[in-house]
Amino acid sequence: MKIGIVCYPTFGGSGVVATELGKALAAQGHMIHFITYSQPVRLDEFNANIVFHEVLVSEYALFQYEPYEVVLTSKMVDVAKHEGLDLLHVHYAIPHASAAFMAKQILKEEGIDLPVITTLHGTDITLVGKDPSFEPVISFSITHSDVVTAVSESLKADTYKHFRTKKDIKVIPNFVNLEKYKPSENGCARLNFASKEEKILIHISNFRKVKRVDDVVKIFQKVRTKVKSKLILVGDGPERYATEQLCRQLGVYDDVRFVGKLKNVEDILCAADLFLLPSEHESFGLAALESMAAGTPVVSSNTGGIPEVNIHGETGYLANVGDVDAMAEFSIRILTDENLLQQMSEESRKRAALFSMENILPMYLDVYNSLLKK
Ligand code: GMT
Repeated sequence: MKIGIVCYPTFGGSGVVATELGKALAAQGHMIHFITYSQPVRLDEFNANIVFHEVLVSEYALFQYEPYEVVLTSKMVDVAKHEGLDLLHVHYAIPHASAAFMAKQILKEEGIDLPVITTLHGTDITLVGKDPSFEPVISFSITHSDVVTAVSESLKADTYKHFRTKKDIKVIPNFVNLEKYKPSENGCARLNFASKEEKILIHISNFRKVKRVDDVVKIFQKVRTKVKSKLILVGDGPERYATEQLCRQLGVYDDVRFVGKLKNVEDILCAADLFLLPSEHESFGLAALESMAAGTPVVSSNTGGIPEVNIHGETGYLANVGDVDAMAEFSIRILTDENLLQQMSEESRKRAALFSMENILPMYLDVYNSLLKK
């Protein structure tokens, strides 16, 4: 198949899922065309079955805002026509789903039928998308996509709650590469960051308000009163500075390492003992899944799709959003009981295996094949 994939090229979960999906499809012999404004971060090596098409918006004095969606639409049309795409798979509704609708209409005029699959990822529905300034366009684009998928049952329910659409939504969860994310024998030598007696807690995100990184620091402050430990914060974003300040205020800064945006988080996850994900909203929690695949249990909030991934009492624990006391208590429980830690680590790996690339990829292929048969 010749498949067009439209996504955000950044470190965000939707871009990661789209890129890993494209790479996995390319490995099976499909020809993949990524259409986005810069090279996706996880697309960093030559692959004969992958082409990257850059959406380049030029500046013009008249524009206060550059019309990205118009240029993206034109690029979709161009790639579909000249590369002979069989279908277009857009990740994240805004503005990809509406641009795809427009591209489809333009192509129809030229006698080309381009099936469009829209995958909803999270904040496009639960945060940004439900804003009244986006809602009519998103409702329309969801209804008029050929197939819509969502990454969790919770996100599917949220879509029906916030948008005026009766479109059937198929749930296809996030997936993980079990070869890449796996437990390591020596805990990656604890990264030369923590001693053998110390535990390592980790959090990975884009440091947006929705991630509640301040709660991560508050939980850590409580944990370290009972457990010798260090905290690794991976990623960067708007809350980074406030988080650094909070670490200093709470007197934990010296035991926290900000490592910034990392391309290969698997190199660091294998050293961690516990992953913290106290998000306000989370449609799935790809970072938690990757951590579980590396054998690291998760203490998280019980919001959105997280309970579909992290199982309370098995792969970690869940608590209400903002309940840092409970999350700290659960963390201490896991980190002070080697048997429990070991057991939860094994359960985490086992559960992550349900979301392996091998299990999830055929779900997308089924969707593609059903569209091509029509
Ligand atoms: O987590 C983010 O803020 C990034 C965001 C994105 O769209 O790039 O991630 C969303 O999509 C991921 C992949 O499907 C999900 O695993 C994340 O849970 C989801 N984030 C939120 O719902 C906040």
